[in-house]
Amino acid sequence: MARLILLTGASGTLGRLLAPRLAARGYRLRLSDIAPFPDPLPQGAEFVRADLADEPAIRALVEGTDAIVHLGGISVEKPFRQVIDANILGLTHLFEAARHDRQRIVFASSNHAIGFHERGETLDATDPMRPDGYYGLSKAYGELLGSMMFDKHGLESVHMRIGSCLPKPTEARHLSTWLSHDDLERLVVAALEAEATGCAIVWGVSANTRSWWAGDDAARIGYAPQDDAERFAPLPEEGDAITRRYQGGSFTAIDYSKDGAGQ
Ligand code: NAI
Ligand code: 15L
Repeated sequence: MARLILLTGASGTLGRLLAPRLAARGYRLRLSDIAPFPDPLPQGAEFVRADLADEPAIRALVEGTDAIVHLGGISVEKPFRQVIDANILGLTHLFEAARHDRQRIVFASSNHAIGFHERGETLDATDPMRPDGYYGLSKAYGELLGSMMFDKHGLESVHMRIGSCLPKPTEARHLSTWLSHDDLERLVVAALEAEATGCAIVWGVSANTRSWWAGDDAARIGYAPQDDAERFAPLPEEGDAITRRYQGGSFTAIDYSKDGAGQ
């Protein structure tokens, strides 16, 4: 019998992209989101509407599944109360629900967990996180939660620090941060299929010539990206001086009020 994968955030941009691709690979899918699934259900898929903030609902959602791809939640910078409900509470409910049967969680973390590193730096996944807002902070929490859950309970997780997952790059920053749709699929499948992952951190990027990111667990889980944003170069720079200075781009400039801005 094919494995049953819970895909949260199924009604969002990346969920709608991945659902038919995972179904085509033979996985059975339990799709879930707070919003209805707008497309025809892929072969062998069911849809369960649930709010990540609703703990009993998330426990029921996880029951009987073999692994989880967690894309659900707030996906941009928002006031912290909104971020807390979906991303902090929601993620904790999910990990707690998976503790008993130890379903591996493949978590959509984000480059905004490290967004305040400058663009000139090349980072290892072990470099200090420098979240660029409450959204990035919630992703940093997710990665630390995964670490604690593995050390304390043996619950495995793969944290995909996704850059910019788009059909194609549209601005200069994306030449470093782009994750092609095909590479996203490769990464998720590698994370699901790897024999053992422990708590792994993998940059969610294509093999970009101008990448800022190295030193992660990609090889260990068998992720080998195939695309490179370089074929779209050159692309225009976007935004103000703060946006252009930091890896997190425009998210770093939101509500930025440091004295001597940019120092
Ligand atoms: P999206 O915003 O299109 O999809 C997120 C989905 O989560 C939405 O369908 C929304 O209804 C659902 N959701 C929000 N609050 C919820 C709640 N309380 N309960 C249940 N469902 C809830 O985001 P997108 O672009 O598809 O991204 C998917 C994931 O990947 C997100 O976690 C995002 O943070 C992460 N990511 C995406 C990147 C990208 O380039 N698209 C880059 C880095 C990370
Ligand atoms: C993210 O984390 C967001 O979910 C996505 O909408 C993009 O803004 C992306 O980062 C990015 O940094 O390009």
